[in-house]
This record gives sequence, C-alpha cells and structure tokens, in this order.
Amino acid sequence: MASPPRILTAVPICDGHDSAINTINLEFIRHGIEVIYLGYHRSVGDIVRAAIQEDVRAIGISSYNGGHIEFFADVVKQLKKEGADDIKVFGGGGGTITHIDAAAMERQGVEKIFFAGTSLSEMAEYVSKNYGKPRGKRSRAKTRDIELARKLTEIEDRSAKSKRSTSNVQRSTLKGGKSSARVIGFTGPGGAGKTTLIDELVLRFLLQYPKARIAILSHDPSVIGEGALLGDRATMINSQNDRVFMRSMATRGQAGGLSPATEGCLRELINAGFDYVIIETVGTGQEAMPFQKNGIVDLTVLVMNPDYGARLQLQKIVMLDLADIVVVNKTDQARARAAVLEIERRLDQNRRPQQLVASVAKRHRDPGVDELFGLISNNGNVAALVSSAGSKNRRSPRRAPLQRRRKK
Ligand code: B12
Repeated sequence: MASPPRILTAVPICDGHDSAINTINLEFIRHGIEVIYLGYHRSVGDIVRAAIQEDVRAIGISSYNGGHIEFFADVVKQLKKEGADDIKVFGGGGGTITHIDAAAMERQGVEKIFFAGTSLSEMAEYVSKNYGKPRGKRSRAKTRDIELARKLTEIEDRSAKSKRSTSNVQRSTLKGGKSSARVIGFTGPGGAGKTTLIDELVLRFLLQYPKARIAILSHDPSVIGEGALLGDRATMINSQNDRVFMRSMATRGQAGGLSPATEGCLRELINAGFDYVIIETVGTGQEAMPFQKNGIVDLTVLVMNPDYGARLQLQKIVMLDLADIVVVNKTDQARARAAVLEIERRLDQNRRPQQLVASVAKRHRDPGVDELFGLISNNGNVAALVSSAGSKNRRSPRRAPLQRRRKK
C-alpha cells in the first residue's frame, strides 16, 4: 500500500473566512487524503515553512479578503526560492477570485483555481488524481529542513508499503553517539489542551535558549479507511518559527496513540541534532501506554482535563501510574481544585516521585506552564529526579506546587 496523498491547506493573512476550507478539508479526508490544516490568518512564510517540513505534495489556499494575486504568487515564489517548487499551489475563493484574476494567477505558477459552484467531490478527485501519484526522482535537497522532511516521508512510505511498524527499536539504539536530544512525550485525553500546552512550552524554550532547536512530532488519528485531518498546526502559534521543525503524522490504522512510523521518524529527529524533541500522541483512552513499549522517551507528561468524571475513573487511567509528570490543565474550570486533590491522592498510591502541575495553558505567562517548563528543561532535570527514584531520604517533590497554591 502506498502512503495517502498529503496536502497542506490554509487561509491567508488578514483573512478569517475558514468555513469553506473546513468543509473542503472534510471532503478531502473522505477521499483518503491526509490534510495538514494550518488554520486562518497565516503568512506566506508560515505556509511555505509548514509545507516544506510536512513535505506535502501541494498547498491549497482558500482566499476571500482580496490580495490573492499577490499572495498566491508570493507562495509560489518563496517555494522556488527555498528549492521546494515540486510543491504545487492551488485553491479557491468563491466569488472573490474572478476568472481574469485566476488566469493571471495561473500565469504566475498557480496550478488551479476553483470557482463558486464546483462540487466538493470534483475538487477532491482533482487532488487525488494530481497529487496522489508516486513522486518521481527529486532534485537534491537545498536546505536542512527539506532533507530531513524527505527522510521522514521515506520512512512513512516504507512503513506504509511493508505494513510493518518501525517500533522494534529500543530507546538505547534510538540515540546516536553524539546526540544530546531530550525526548519528551505528551499524552492524555482529547481536549485536555496538549497542543496549546506544547506551544506555550515551545515559546519558553525559544526565549530561554536563543540557539536551541526544537522538533515536534504530532499525531492525529486516521479516519478508518480514509484520510486524516492533521490539525495541530492550526493551534500552534509560537511553533511557527524557523528554529522549530514540526511534523504531523497520521496514525494510519495503528492503535495506541502513535503511528507505525513514529520510532523511525523519531530516530531521524534525534540524530538531526535537535536539543528537544517533543512527541504528542493522539487523544488517548484509559488503557493507552504510548511511550512505554520501548521506553522511547526520556520523560512522559500526562495532560489531563479536570472534567474526567467520578474519582473512581482515576483508578482506571494506566498513564497515572506511568507518567513522570501529570499536568492538570484548564484549572480555571469550576471542578479544578477537587480534581487536583483527587489526582494527588491517586498519585500517592504509586509511591514514586511523580510531579503534579496545575496549569491554564491558554493563559499568557501562566505560572503552571512556567513550572512545567522548569521541570522539563535542563534546569529542572526531572530525568535525573526520576532515575533516582527509590531514594529513601527524598520527599516527593510533587507536593511543592500544591502547597504553594494553597497558601495564596
Ligand atoms: C460566509 C462568509 C462570511 C462569514 C465567514 C465565516 C467563516 N468562518 O468562514 C462571516 C459572516 C464571518 C464573514 C465575515 C466577513 N466577510 Co465574508 N463572506 C462570506 C460569504 C457569504 C461566503 C464565503 C464562503 O464560505 N463560501 C462557501 C464556499 C464553500 O463556497 P465558495 O465561496 O463558492 O467557494 C468555492 C470555490 O472557490 C472553492 N474554494 C474555496 N476555497 C477553496 C480552497 C481550496 C483549497 C479549494 C480546492 C477550493 C476552494 O470551494 C467552493 C466550491 O464550490 C462570502 C460571499 C461569497 N458568496 O463568496 C462573503 C465575503 C467573502 N465576505 C466579505 C467580507 C467583506 C467580509 C468581512 C470583511 C465583512 C465585515 N466588514 O466584517 C468579514 C471578514 C471576516 C474575516 N475575519 O476575515 C466579502 C469579501 C469582499 C472582497 N474580498 O472584496 C465577500 C465576498 C462578501 C461580499 N460580496 O462583499 N463572511
């Protein structure tokens, strides 16, 4: 089996008309296409960077607020400048883009503009036909990002063809001799705010370490027998940065929160010299243990929503036994205080040094996110803390943040 066609979709800067592209994305997925959705109000630079890192076949732009002739042309120009002009550009914009405009845009290198009245299936078939064929021989990669992105595509393609997971690799063999990358795994139920939390952490990494480079492997579920909507980039604001390499992966039928190609891709990222590699799983259920199989991460963070139901539910969440750090996010919600106390009691049963952090990731400069950043960046050195588990003299450090909060 070949990999599904991968495309990126976005709405240009100063344009909030996203309802058309949201509908079109869903139709693409139903036709077996993997869509990385970047969101609305996106600059040319953000679109081109994302398309290169995701190594997509084409970029679909939905444009309503004018300036489309210049905007589309600039995307084509920037792709060419970066050496990525094998990524094609197409799109639409209802009655805003006229036939005369479209002719001018196609002269400037845009492949196709769709007009009002075109059926959704016609557009999806266009994508499958034009961007679904296997790629021919590619010219030499001009930049580090292009080279890495292509390697990740090859790993995904090989995994799709052999239908085999690349997950029979031990953590010890993942890291090359010189690599000092710190690999942090984020998991937790859907809607807990994992992506927003990661984006806020990335902001802190970028500010604190002006030379650090960060990679993010972000997973979303494939719709059974169909494509996938890989939408985490649409939530990521701070991660649209040249020092951040982000790759969105569909689970492609594998249960447990990761893709069959995750470990192969992770190995590539670790050896590419990133300082931090962050893996985000899909929203997981009670029995998921995505990082436990081969110990592929240095540190596991479980992100929870305070609204998990009755206290009894906590007994059934396996990751509460396994995570190094548990974050209760969205603690601005009514039930948060009870949730933090209940989760603290639940962690007490484990008798090992786990950290508990309360955060509101959507809030700018949230102290809980600062605390989490301290723990997972080199300063906090939780990995050392965790590896020294069993020390009789050490008090469980996860009580500290809670006690501080109670005093306030
Ligand atoms: C819905 C709508 C809104 C909604 C948007 C909701 C949302 N979240 O998207 C709301 C009410 C919020 C809104 C607000 C505004 N809108 Co408005 N809006 C529209 C409207 C009525 C429909 C657009 C739409 O979604 N169509 C549905 C899609 C599926 O169909 P389609 O447009 O025909 O597209 C076809 C193809 O082009 C193709 N296609 C489209 N995109 C893509 C992308 C890809 C990849 C592909 C393959 C194909 C494709 O798909 C369709 C196939 O049949 C248009 C008028 C119109 N009839 O176009 C105005 C329109 C776009 N809006 C307009 C304006 C001015 C505004 C506002 C500035 C108004 C204001 N003063 O506040 C704001 C700006 C909002 C913002 N932040 O950007 C103007 C733009 C004028 C211009 N460019 O000169 C328009 C044209 C109305 C008008 N005639 O004045 N708007």
